[in-house]
Amino acid sequence: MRRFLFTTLTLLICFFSVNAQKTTITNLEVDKLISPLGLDNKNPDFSWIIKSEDYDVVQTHYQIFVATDEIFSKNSLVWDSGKVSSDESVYVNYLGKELAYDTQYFWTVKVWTNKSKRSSQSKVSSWKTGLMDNQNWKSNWITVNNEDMTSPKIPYFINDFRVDSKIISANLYITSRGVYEAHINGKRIGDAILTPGWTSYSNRIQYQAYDVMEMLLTGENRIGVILADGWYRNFRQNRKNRIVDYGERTSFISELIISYEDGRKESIIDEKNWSYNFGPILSSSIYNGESVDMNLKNSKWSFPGHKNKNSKKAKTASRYKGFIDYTRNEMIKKREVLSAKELIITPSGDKVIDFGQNLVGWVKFKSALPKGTEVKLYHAEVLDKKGEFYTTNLRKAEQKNTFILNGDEDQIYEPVFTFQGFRYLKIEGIDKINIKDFKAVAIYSDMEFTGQLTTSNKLINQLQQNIQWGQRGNFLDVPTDCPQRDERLGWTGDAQAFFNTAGFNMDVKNFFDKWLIDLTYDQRSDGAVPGVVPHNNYLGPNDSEGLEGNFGRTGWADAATIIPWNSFLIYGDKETLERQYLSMKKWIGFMTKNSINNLFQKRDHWGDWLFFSRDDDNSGVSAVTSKKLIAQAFYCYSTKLLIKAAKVLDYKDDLKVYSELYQKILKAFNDEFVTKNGMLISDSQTSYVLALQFDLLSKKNREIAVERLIDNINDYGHLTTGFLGTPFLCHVLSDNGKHAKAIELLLRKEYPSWLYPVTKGATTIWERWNGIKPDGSFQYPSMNSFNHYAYGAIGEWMYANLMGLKINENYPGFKRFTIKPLFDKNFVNIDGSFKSSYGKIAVAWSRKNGKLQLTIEIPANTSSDVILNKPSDGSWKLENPKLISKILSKEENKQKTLLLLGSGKYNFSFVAN
Ligand code: RAM
Repeated sequence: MRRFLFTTLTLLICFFSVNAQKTTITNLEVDKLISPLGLDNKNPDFSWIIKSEDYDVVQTHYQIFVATDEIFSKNSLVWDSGKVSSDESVYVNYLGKELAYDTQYFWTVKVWTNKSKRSSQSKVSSWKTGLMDNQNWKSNWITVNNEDMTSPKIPYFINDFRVDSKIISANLYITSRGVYEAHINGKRIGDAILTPGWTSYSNRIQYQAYDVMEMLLTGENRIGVILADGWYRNFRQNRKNRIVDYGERTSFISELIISYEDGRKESIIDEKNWSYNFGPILSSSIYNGESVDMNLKNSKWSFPGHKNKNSKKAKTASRYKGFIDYTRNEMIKKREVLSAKELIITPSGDKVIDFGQNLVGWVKFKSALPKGTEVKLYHAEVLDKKGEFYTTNLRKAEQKNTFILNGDEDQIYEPVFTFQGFRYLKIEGIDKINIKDFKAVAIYSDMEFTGQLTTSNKLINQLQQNIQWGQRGNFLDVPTDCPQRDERLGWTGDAQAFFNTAGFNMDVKNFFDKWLIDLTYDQRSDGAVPGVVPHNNYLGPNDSEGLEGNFGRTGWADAATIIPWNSFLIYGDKETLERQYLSMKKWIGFMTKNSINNLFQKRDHWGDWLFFSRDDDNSGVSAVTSKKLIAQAFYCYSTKLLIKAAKVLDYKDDLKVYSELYQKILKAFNDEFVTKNGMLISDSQTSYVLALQFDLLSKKNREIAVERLIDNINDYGHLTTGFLGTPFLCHVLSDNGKHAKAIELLLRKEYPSWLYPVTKGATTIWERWNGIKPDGSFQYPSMNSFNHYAYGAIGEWMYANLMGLKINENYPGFKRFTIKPLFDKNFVNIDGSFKSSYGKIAVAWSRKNGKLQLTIEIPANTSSDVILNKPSDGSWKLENPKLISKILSKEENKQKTLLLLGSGKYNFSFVAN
């Protein structure tokens, strides 16, 4: 056992000595969004970041002002919080007057800190409320007429209106059953893609708000809406006999609300005026791609006054029975454009472009070829062993875009309502290919990147890149399993396994808040949570137990408890817990109801999905873990999370009830699955990992479990865990003093391991440990995605151990956190940062000439416990005495030094032996 991961003789410390610095208040957010539009929360939350180069800065007071004008005149003030004594600078609840609909609110905050008597004031920021209430949707839903209802062609709707008086604001509110793109007067509105995104469509659809004031003209105006199936209809059209769609026809609803200078406010569009035409998009499907005839393009279609031939009157669609909700999350946008790397002619003569990166989005291109030329673009993630374009793993998803060119050399050809998962593009219809004409556009939800980690090990850096690219490609409004084959669904198990890593990489707070609301809607009344959210009957309706097969499965349904709790830890927003609490409780209720003698009985589970298994397993080397054991382990874990949530929310009665339940189910776990001598009935890595991670064993059995886990890893010589065990494997090792084993697993390059795919040229995380076998062949063609983030869950361990950043459960949202880097000898340097709600936390260390340089950056209004292991044979010394005054507290024992640091940037240097 290598307990001390770095050895030092002396600690030299240097630091920047800075005089009291100016404090600035930045990054103003309302409900974690920058100046959001259409926010219907009646009590939104305000967050700000305090920036200062001074040390140990803590907010002592704040004062928030909210008004309807930018100068905060008395009459327009709707809230003055008063000077509040508090160190809270994130999720401060609005407690002012009732907010009106379709209104812009300005806000600013004054902050006092322990370092100065004078306050610092932020700049003014704003947000706009939306329709606030479903009653404010006065229009009807609009659709094509009956004869066009089943046409694959994409309709372009238009509506003309006049603006004659002077206006002071114009906001468009719009959503659809299907996906839409809206235009006004010849221009596209906003830049979001595949709006309104995907929710539990039968229950809830989000609408979007756009400020269109600058787009309007005095006199004649025209609004246009293009409407396609998206996820709503024909999403799974290749899988007949499955009830997968939400409705038979697509439709949209819109309100354009104009406020005039004279005080009038009106919804301006006459819904009887809608008409439509078909345009260049002949068909569009998320899985199959788009077919476009650019000769049918009418660039004037949304210009006012332009006469469209053969236009038809639109029809009123049926009322929507669900709830039209406001948008809480960042919409999908174009995020990166990648150039082509290489043109490949495959052995069978296909022309294939390699973009060098497996990504999600589409290819845009230009071409000087004549009008009428048909160009077909096919998308694939990999080439096969022979170097041929490989699409078998896409199953029935065609991923094909077809364009009939219009001969216009400036024309950029790109699809609108589809996306593909690909690295390689096969082109048909162009003989001479200039790769400069082709660009790959990566699209994903517009979340901010928050985490960054680089090391001296190139393969680990590539792994980190792969994890982040996997997240990009699978975070398109919904956290999907994969983005390419005919699946692309919000698998709950994958999402919970990856959540913590996702939360380090990007600000996924709103993305998951939105998804959790859909989880709640899709949760069955008996508490069972589906395998995919939004639920769309992907799996057959019934399993052997007469329960819907897709519901209530261990490790998947537990997303209901795991994600809200982990979101609370990363972001510190109690409201997420409050909102999800009932859903959490219902899921525990389902397990309790389906228990006999406190053992969760449901039989159908996916278990430790895609664990290490051998083909011809005569000697039984496959690492099977009893699904019943896993089910009981998660039952305990989820119940514990519910108890923690009840504690935070101060639900005393529940705390008592569930603590009692917990004791019973924990005992049942031990009685049923732990043998007299401490072995688990499945002697597998995942068994021990779950039992240890969820803290299910007695102290004595813990020790036995750790040893058995190590033995097991040694026996195999590698990891054997699947989707449920993998996220915790290295954590369990590290938390039990087995860092060296964790590092050994991390750095292993042979199959199965995290780096094996990297050595095979992977640029994303694979679904299987052996997506491409050592001989270059593929196994299981029907389920072999090369962009499946679940195993990427190792990312969180890398942040927590290589960078050393750990959450402190008692101070959620990184108000106070722990820094405990590994200083592992296999690395020469590590550079990591994470942008928390309070600001950027950075940890970097490097090893040079026997010395370790460590830099730590702690944002204002937070503090950090820094734990530095010591060699057993000597203590280190703080050489720069000035630093002592910056250390809030210090404790030392034989093994470690514990420092509590306030905000600031600290440079340490240690002499390593
Ligand atoms: C597969 C999905 C997903 C997994 C389920 C059980 O089809 O791709 O990753 O969660 O099965």
